[in-house]
Amino acid sequence: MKNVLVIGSTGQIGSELTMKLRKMYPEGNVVAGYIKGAEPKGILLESGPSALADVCDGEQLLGIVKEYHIDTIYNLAALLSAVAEKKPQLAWHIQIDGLMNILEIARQEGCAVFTPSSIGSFGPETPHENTPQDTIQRPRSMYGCTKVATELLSDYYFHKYGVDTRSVRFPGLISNVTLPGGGTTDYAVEIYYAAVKGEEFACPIAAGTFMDMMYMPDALKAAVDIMNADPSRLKHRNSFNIASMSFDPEILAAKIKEHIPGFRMRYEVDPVRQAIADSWPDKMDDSCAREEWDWAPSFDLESMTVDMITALRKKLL
Ligand code: AKB
Repeated sequence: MKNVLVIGSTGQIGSELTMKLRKMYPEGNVVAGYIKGAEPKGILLESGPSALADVCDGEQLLGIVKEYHIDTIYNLAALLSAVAEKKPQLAWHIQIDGLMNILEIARQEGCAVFTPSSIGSFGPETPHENTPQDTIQRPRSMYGCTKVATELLSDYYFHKYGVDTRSVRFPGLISNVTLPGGGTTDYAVEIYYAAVKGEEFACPIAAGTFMDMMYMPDALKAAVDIMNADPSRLKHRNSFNIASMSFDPEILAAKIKEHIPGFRMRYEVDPVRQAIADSWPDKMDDSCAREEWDWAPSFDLESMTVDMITALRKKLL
């Protein structure tokens, strides 16, 4: 039994992770943390407790951890890669000053902490094909800098203080519930919305640009499974490569056309997003996650596409 605080519960991952955790544990044990302007609504609000939980306010977080006897924190507060390039100081403040607040509380109160890393933690010198678990990490984006620092700080708190920190490097995440905001991989979500609405899609990423992608149900499974994994098997902690599919915009558009033959796409490449995408892996090697905690994804491009189109037709039409 866990008492969980999800920080960033109304975001792309948080909105679905909170609901998944509330199905696993008594609903009252999973607190939906949010910031002003991004309050929970509907089922997320009604199905369990929620609390103002700004990562930049350590006292506020400590109050929630004490009040709800929290033992596990999912820290999902972040500015995604393209937005972080526009607001680098804010990205650092949220992602690193915020993380320090959480790690200190976790040290004092004995909480386990999950803070995701990303394919964004890699850079142009990283091997792009079958990117190894342990390799060169010299990202050129502010998002990437914060993700490398997140991995290092999380490992530091584990080795120095025994805080149970664990994490995965998420690929681009594709979901039909909450839209992502300001990421480099967002195109792979937006393309489905355009296709289902019958609109032409202007793709900001060039043909031939391969990136790891993952369907949200697999990402949620990873976030839960890594926190429930047997610690004696973990040789790594922060963070594990996890992978399920890799494609470029041409392959994705062709797959969508198999299901929506009239779908059309043109290119309007965004130089900021393209530069970031070019520096990221084409495809990660996730064998350590498979060996150390039995990671295995369930969805491939075909099954994800069928599920996305079915869900979006219900939602949008
Ligand atoms: C982004 O594109 O910034 C994120 C990520 C891959 O971490 N989706």
